[in-house]
Amino acid sequence: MMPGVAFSIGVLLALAGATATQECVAPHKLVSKMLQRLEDSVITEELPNPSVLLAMNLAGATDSSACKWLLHDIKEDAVKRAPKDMTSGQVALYVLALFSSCENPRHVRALGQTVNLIDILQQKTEEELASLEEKGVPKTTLYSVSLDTLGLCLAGTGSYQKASMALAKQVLSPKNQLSVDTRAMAVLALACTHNQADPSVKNLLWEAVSTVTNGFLNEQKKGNGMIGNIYSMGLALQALKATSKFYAPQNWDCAQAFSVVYSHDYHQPTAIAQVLPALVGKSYLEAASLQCTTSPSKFPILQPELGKTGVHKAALITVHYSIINKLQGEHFKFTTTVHVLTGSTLLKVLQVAAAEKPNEFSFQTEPTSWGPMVVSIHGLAANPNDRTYWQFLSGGNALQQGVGTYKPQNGEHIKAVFSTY
Ligand code: B12
Repeated sequence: MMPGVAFSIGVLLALAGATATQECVAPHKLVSKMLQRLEDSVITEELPNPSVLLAMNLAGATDSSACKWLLHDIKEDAVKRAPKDMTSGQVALYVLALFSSCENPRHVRALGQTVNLIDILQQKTEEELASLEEKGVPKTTLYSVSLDTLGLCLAGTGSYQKASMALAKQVLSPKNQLSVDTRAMAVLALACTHNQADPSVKNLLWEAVSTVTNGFLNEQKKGNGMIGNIYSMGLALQALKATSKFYAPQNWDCAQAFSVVYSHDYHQPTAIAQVLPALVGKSYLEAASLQCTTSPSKFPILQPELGKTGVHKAALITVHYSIINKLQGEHFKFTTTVHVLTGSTLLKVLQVAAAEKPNEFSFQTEPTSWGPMVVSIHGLAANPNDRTYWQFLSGGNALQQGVGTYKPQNGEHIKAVFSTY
């Protein structure tokens, strides 16, 4: 997609002497490593990833060639796909990414065409809200509705106040068991709206934000710093960083939460992109108020990481794999045992099972911002209209990673269960 990018000596000089002593801002070295991985992903990933552009801009790397290339691809993709083929949440992420590049999402120009992403976002948000009102669930997810609301709020237009009230009610409803990720994204959106809302709705928004953030602080205390899982930490940290007035007089022990993040070596671009803003003391709320100057970044992007030198042990492991549908149409359950090399991903297990028994274990994936998502197994396809998906479990617990990154252990039994969300 782009040639290798090296940062100038000037950048390195700009960094000289800089230290990361400020509490709850990550060490420069870690930020640089993450930026390097994001930059590499611009070259290697199949799809342009707006979360990556947003994170690089929030971390001040706007002037890098990777950002420029990514911005170029994102504009082209927006013009091609936004009107018809994107979900509301995808449009919202593109809006945030464009704002963070100091571009106007109302006039996105590429390939000789112009689109108004704010209009498209407004229209798609209305569809989400109509579904929420009629069916009690949005067209996609409350996570996406939160992104939509944040995008419209930062643009200062459209139905973000109405969307925020609906979101706040969902967040406060005891029947909803919303994930940490969804609550964190909702809090960012609601905090944005709270700053601009009519006095009549401020109380509801305040209550929702303070309930969620106080809940996060309690969860952090109980979990020794962990809020949700390691992949929800990025958004939870962003939410807590942006909302201190809502949980006062409680204080946030940010050092404890940061230490959990430091203990994990994030590799997936989207995972890094969600955590990096918090590590540089920023959140998605700041996407539309960046300076986008061409001054050098505080964080030099390091030289490309050396390829993994680890030697593959030729040892095989055994993995049991079941596919189960007790939800729709003709129910089925098939189990097989496969042998793969130590360190193989779950995707490899699925591929071996499908190669050995295609009539039972054939499957399909789609590329997404988190890697390959399994969308169909044994001819049974997930469908956003009836909110079905293939869920992966081990020992009764849902996996915290997808097939592209999860590495099963010897003897492990993985189940793919057709489920609803
Ligand atoms: C909503 C959601 C889902 C929904 C998506 C449905 C829908 N129509 O929107 C459902 C319930 C289907 C889902 C499923 C899974 N999810 Co999910 N999901 C999310 C969530 C909360 C928001 C994603 C989103 O809407 N982004 C905004 C839109 C605009 O961006 P997008 O790129 O278009 O989003 C698409 C992808 O994110 C994709 N997707 C969602 N989850 C996952 C997970 C994986 C591994 C992949 C490859 C793709 C994928 O579906 C989205 C809609 O099409 C994120 C939280 C987060 N922090 O990002 C977790 C998250 C991405 N999911 C996660 C996981 C682990 C899963 C599962 C593997 C769980 C399981 N044990 O089965 C499965 C995927 C299994 C498979 N079939 O391959 C993890 C991924 C962590 C990681 N390091 O890989 C996250 C970060 C949650 C967490 N904190 O643990 N998920």
